[in-house]
Amino acid sequence: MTGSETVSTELAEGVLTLTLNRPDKLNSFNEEMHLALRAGLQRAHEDPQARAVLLTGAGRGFCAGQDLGDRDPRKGGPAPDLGRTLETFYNPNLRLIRSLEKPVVCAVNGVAAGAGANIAFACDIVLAAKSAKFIQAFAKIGLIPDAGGSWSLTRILGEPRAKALALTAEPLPAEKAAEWGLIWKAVEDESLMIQATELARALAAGPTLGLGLTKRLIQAAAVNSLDAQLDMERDCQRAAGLSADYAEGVTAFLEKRKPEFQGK
Ligand code: T3D
Repeated sequence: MTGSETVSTELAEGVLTLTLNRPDKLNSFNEEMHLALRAGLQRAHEDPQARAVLLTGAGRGFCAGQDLGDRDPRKGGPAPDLGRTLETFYNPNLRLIRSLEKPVVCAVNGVAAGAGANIAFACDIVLAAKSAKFIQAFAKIGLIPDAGGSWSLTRILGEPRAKALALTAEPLPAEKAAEWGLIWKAVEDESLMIQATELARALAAGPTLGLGLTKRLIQAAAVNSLDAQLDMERDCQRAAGLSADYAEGVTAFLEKRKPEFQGK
């Protein structure tokens, strides 16, 4: 296990596991944890041994968003420029998750509030413990949904549910989040890490280049016309068709054996 104390990092069987690690504060973000998560995500981009990412939290919570202790108005001084903190700390990590051409699995082990919920929604496949809940906590403190929340909630749920969650800050239980399509599955608490690790390992053993292109296409579909998307599918399929993993996939099928993908 390596990484900063605030995000532990482990690479095993092609899976880079990043564990938010400030359990006493429900893994809320301070500057150190932002930078440690960024370092982990940058490694995921650069390290060919890392073929999938598993993001989770230590202790009973996944992430409670911003550490409000670092925003205490009673300490005096000028009001913080939260536009700057989003630009400097939150947005780079969101962009690293979305632009990573490798699968990012999120195991939501407990409460996910504020930016913590929205970072989970930015991941590619989200499993949550049945006891977990998602809270757009921003409304309770006079803020707006950030970390991509105003975008992802609206796109996934549509305006009525996005607005209700964001305006009321009502906790959304994991099973309801799955029913609404915000996450992939809600699973028994005891089996969360087993299932999330199995899934991440299976993805890490997959045709990484093709999976990365698939992620790129699905994300682009939200803004593309059908025509633009058909052109993009043509270009991505051309690239996938030139990969060693495609040749291996077809050969393995014809030889009636399991493929051994190399991730290229
Ligand atoms: O500032 C910027 O840069 C802009 C970006 C903003 C992004 C955001 O995420 S804004 C939203 C910030 N987050 C919140 O408003 C959530 C605050 N937390 C809560 O509402 C509750 O803690 C939860 C609903 C998440 C969980 O409730 P519960 O009852 O299970 O736990 P708890 O007792 O409230 O919390 C346990 C401990 O964690 C507690 O510490 P203590 O008393 O045991 O020493 C609590 O203070 C601490 N904690 C929880 N959330 C935060 C936190 N400490 C600092 N910051 C937190 N966000």
